[in-house]
Amino acid sequence: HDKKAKKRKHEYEEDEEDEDIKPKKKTKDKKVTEGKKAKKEEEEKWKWWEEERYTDGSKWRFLEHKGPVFAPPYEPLPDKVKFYYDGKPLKLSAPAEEVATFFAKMLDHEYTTKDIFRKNFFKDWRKEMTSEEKSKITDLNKCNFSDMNEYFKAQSEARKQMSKEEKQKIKEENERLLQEYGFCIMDNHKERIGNFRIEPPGLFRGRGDHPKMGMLKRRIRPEDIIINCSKDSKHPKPPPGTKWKEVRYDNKVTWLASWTENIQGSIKYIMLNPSSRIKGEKDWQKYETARRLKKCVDRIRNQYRDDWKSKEMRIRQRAVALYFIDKLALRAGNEKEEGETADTVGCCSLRVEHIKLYPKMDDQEYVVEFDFLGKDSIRYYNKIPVEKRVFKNLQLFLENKQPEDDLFDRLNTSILNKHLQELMDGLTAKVFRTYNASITLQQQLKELTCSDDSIPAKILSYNRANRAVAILCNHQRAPPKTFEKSMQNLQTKIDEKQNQLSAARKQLKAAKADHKASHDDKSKKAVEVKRKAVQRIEEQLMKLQVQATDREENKQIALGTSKLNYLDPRISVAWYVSLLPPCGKSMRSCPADWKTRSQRWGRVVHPP
Ligand SMILES: *[C@@H]1O[C@H](CO)[C@@H](O)[C@H](O)[C@H]1NC(C)=O
Ligand SMILES: *[C@@H]1O[C@H](CO)[C@@H](O)[C@H](O)[C@H]1NC(C)=O
Ligand SMILES: *[C@@H]1O[C@H](CO)[C@@H](O)[C@H](O)[C@H]1NC(C)=O
Ligand SMILES: CC(=O)N[C@H]1CO[C@H](CO)[C@@H](O)[C@@H]1O
Repeated sequence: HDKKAKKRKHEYEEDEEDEDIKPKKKTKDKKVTEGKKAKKEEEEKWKWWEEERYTDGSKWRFLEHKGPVFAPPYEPLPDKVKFYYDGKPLKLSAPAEEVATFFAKMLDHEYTTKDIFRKNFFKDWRKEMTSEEKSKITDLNKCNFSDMNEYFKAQSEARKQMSKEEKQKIKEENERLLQEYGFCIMDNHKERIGNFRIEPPGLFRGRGDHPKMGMLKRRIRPEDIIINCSKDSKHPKPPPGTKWKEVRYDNKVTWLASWTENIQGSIKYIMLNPSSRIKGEKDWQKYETARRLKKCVDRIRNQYRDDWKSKEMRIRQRAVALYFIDKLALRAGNEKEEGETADTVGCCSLRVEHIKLYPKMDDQEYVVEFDFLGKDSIRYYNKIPVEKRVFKNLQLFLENKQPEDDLFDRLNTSILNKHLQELMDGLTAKVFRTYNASITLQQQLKELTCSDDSIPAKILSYNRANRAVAILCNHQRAPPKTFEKSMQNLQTKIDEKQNQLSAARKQLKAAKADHKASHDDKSKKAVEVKRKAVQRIEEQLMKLQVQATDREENKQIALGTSKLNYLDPRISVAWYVSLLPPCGKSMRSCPADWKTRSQRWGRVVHPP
């Protein structure tokens, strides 16, 4: 779990507040065995998009499920594993010991050295202690968790060394849980549930320097869970001896179970998997709204350009903000998570200190430099030339203001959103993002793909188009810690392959010489065999080289968020279909300037 959580931190995924779709770990799907795959495909034949939708606001007529899978109960440490306080061993009560293990497991992590983390942890840990423990354990600096830490390290090592049979057993158990709890019945169809496993308790980390880091993320019990299902369904049974908090029958919502987490006080939901009808319909509507924007975007652009000349300040400000949202795909500006205290802004909440104006910069005129922390404290930095009228307006907005004053003092997100609604039904700042992201993907795919590319090269082209979108949406990530190492490994493989190739070429040459001398069938066959070997190694080498290019270009960019939330999947499907024969054959071949075009989106580019 820890590893996965870390991995998730790298990829900047929780892009939108209402977002419940996250890239799922692939491993889960792999667990579906062959026989079940066939069954799955059968289920996927449900063409819900060809059916009538409910018009009364309800999401389903029938819903039946088994409820969530809870984290396994705490297993006390063996007696030989000791906790030391002030140099002396101290046996902890089970609740206090459990919380201590969360800290002990993280001992090698930088977090446990941070003051806020330690303070928050110690405060919450003490709440779990008996009064006797509380009176003894008063200073975290006197606590020695190193023995516990060693124990967990040894355990994780043992897990890695498990035999094939043991691993298979775990796999089967996971598969059993998936089959039992991972699906629900919604309106006569079996649908996959997204996150039916409840996260185990642990210490909260949060992004950046979160003020609540180190706090105890409580264990979720059946008594915390609200179940939502059909009245006439077989209700999920709580584990023996427990009760649900509540059972509801609300078909206006799409969740199956919910609870309130204790750190931020936000409500968590168990929802269906992205492949489900419910998620699909929501996405479909989202992309249809973006397509509607495409039809009227010219009118909207003409209007805001007119508004730059308005007599009213508030209208000018609104029009310039809208221009930024359209041109830069900025967020509107109030998307803070509950409890988020970081100083983050969006378009409407930009302050004077976040922009700089340059009448002339290098060979460009009217350049605006943006530098601010966006949602989730991701830095947004950009320098772009704008139209003269926008520039003049910005100068006007800055007049007589201090750095900490609002750039758009006559504007806030509710005013902007109301205006957007008037421009087009269902229009929000996010629709501009979705529209621009999807159309950028479509244009880039067209520009970067050539019909005569190999399959790895086509995949590279797809990823580059996806990257163009991620850059547009500012979906950055910190380079994974293992980045350099994995690049090195890949380079080693490439070097080996290159050696293999020269060896194979030499052999081919020798075989050819042999054939020239003997002219017999046997030597002819040998040449063929060697030629095929060279070809195969060449292909493998190219594949590795493409992989290296892709990985290098992707070093600081997260593709998952845009792929899952901003790119109309129909564009990807249409692109894929266009590459299939015979249509693929009719596509134009590589344009002469392909290399320079693709360089725009990557840093190191060596097209194969
Ligand atoms: C913590 O305890 C271990 C024995 O488990 C000991 O080797 C180590 O020196 C102790 N560390 C400190 C800082 O006291
Ligand atoms: C999308 O955003 C880019 C970057 O600002 C902009 O240049 C482009 O015109 C936009 N495209 C569309 C179709 O809105
Ligand atoms: C936005 O501004 C309007 C008009 O000045 C005001 O009525 C409204 O309360 C403001 N909304 C927020 C969320 O600040
Ligand atoms: C009947 C009922 O309790 N409905 C609730 C279901 O959940 C939604 C969303 O949390 C609430 O708004 C409803 O009131």
